Amino acid sequence: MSPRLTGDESVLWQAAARVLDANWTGAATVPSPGLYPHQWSWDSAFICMGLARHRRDRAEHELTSLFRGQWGTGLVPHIVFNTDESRLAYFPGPELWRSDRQPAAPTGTHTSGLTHPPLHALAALRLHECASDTEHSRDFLAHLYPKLAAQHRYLSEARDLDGSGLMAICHPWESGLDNSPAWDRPLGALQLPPTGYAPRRLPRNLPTGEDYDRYVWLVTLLRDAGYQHDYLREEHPFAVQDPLVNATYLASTHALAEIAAIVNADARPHREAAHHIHCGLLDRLWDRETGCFRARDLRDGRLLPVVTVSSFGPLLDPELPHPVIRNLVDLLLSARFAGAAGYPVPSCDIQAPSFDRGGYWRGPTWINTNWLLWYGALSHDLTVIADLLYGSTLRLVRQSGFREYFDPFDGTGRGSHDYSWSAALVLDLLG
Ligand code: 9WN
Repeated sequence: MSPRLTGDESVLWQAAARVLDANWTGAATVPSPGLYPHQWSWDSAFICMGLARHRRDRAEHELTSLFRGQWGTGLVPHIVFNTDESRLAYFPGPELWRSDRQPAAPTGTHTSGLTHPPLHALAALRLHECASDTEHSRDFLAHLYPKLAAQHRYLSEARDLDGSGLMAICHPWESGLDNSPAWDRPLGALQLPPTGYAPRRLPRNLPTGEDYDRYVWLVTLLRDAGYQHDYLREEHPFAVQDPLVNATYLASTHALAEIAAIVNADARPHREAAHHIHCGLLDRLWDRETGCFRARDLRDGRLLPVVTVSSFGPLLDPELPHPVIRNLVDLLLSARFAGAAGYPVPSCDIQAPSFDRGGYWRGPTWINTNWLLWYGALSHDLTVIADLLYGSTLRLVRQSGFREYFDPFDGTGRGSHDYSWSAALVLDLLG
């Protein structure tokens, strides 16, 4: 804990550390007690940022444990399952994915067959920046670097479907923003066979069973096609380029270049890849007419209509042009986002018909997206935005605890309690 903290801050710091301690399984951190009993990929990256300030040894284990689930193709799965019997209440469990039947999947570890926003190189670099023993830290980076490089190679080879440099997601779960209204149109266009795919009674109340039918059906298509890259490229009915996912990909590609330099590997291919992604974001996802980034549906070639928190993701791009930054700042501070929300940043445009203040990724404020935008704002010296996000994020957890998500108007906590990334990112914010 930093000696600079005030009394009030150190109380918050201790409370956040207690959440991470309680959610530690011995090898990794569950996102929350009970509700999410396995290891999730982008959760682990955020958790690593917090553990870096609390228990460096555990931060290393967290990443190592996640990469245990990496496939031979380089894919880092979005869930690595805990096989402990008592933990299998979560749906969908290993039986849906059948990773054990995939030659590329690791043996002895059950995983999903989807991926998640690739924040891991950024997390690993941040861990290195916090290290006191730099020699040990460099050794750890050297150990992790080939795995990170394989992860990025997979994304450029299997997920760049149009040569733009951008990665496509093939399922809403891959965005991390599961039921974002951005996905309503592509999900609505799916021609589902008339069978119920999801169990009628899910152990959780969100999203609805109808969405779940679509989610589960998309997984069965991928699974039955053996998660093959050609199938994904040419036939899979859900293929979207999302600005936040691609911004995390870009930030991690820059981090990977820095890691390569630290471990004496060749950083040039990563720098070239970063430039390609930067161009892809501006060429493919920047909507000049409305002055914001939007996701693109690759199956009909059109930009998706709803503006969500994802639109601000490209603030993570260190080379974002100034006029674009100005547009994003105006939109962020407008009545559609922070201007009307007492506790920014809502996950969806408040004025969109699909906005729902309690609806998971359809309106509530989340700590991880706030953290990403705070981090991006700092890198552009946008101190007003960075201070706004820093202050409102700490206000949220002081008022309501380390909840999963929050009402953007009055800060009421929703979803699970003691949510790991909410605690971890507070540790990072408090430094
Ligand atoms: C599906 C674990 C994950 C987060 C996602 C969040 C939610 C899973 C679910 O929980 O997704 O992967 O069961 O709804 O949307 O961002 O990584 O915390």
